[in-house]
Amino acid sequence: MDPELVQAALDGDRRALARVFTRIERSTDDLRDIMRLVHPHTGGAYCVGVTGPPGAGKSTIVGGLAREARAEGRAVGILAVDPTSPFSGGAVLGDRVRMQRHYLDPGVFIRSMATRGVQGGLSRVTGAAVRLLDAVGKDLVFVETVGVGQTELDVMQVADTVVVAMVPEAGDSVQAMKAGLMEIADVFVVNKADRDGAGQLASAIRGMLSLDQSSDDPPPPIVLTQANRDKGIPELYRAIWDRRESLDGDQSTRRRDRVRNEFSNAVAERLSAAMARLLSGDGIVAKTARMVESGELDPNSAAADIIADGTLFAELRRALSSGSDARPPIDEESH
Ligand SMILES: Nc1nc2c(ncn2[C@@H]2O[C@H](COP(=O)(O)OP(=O)(O)OP(=O)(O)O)[C@@H](O)[C@H]2O)c(=O)[nH]1
Ligand SMILES: [Mg+2]
Repeated sequence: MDPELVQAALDGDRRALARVFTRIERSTDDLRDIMRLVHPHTGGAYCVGVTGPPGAGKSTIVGGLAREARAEGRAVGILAVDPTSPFSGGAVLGDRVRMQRHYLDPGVFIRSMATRGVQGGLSRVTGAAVRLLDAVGKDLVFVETVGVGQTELDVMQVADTVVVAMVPEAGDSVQAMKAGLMEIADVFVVNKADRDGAGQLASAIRGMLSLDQSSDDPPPPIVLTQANRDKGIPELYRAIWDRRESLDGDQSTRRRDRVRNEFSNAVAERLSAAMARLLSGDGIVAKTARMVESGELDPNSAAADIIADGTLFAELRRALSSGSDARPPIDEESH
């Protein structure tokens, strides 16, 4: 890992930033080291997730919202996260076309990420990518992800506000509702409002929302758009900022839950990697595992015993200090 490269990115060098992205995608060790340097510079950005069925107009919507933000002089980052695509790097071809008007604007940084290009979990890397864009001074970071499965729901957890885009073609939208998108939406968009059935879809969403009595918060607004003609985009942009203001306290609860989760997942992953090393080693834990395998010991009492007598912790400590986190922090000074 190269601290000068990270510094260059923090100082506004876009090519350095692109290279830092590649590092956080390719290596979990680099991700950790880079985040250590980046963290002190974070805290200013508002992260807006945009999800919905394939072809709903998400990229067109994000492109339009980016234009609104640029008109206000806000710096913008766009992450296109596609769990189904093998492409990582710049932006995928379709998005390049739809976001053309932003490509030459130094105030906009666009990056696409795909499961296959990424080590260590798409949602974790997305979280790091958002913080990186925050640290380089982006005011608004959009995360676009196509929504049909669990990965997209996980990816959306990085967002402060989630926009769910639906289109009048009923099949996809019903699918999206089933997939859990209703629950995570802070703002609904009914895009392609030029098509038949847009009003009905909005009523159907309103109907579903009115069934949910579990919250005292105002229900998510529903905005009709024709994103390819920029219609409704200014209204959507307003709704997104209003949401931030009206949910200020709630937002910080969400952020707190999110970072607490991230922390606890990070600890659990390291422990489980160390445990895997122990099992394939030749210490007492490995011997105990073999006795469990042969039926000599019962798994539960064997686990309780190696915890109670301290064996597990002694071996874990050794395994953790020889693992990939064993390197000393690269730059303690920056904290
Ligand atoms: N008729 C109509 N077409 C639209 C509208 N908004 C976007 N489109 C078109 O719909 C197509 C898909 O738009 P995208 O923005 O690529 O949709 P997406 O949700 O990002 O697609 P994926 O990322 O592939 O899931 C494009 O051809 C757009 O021009 C709209 O309001 N009305
Ligand atoms: Mg798209």
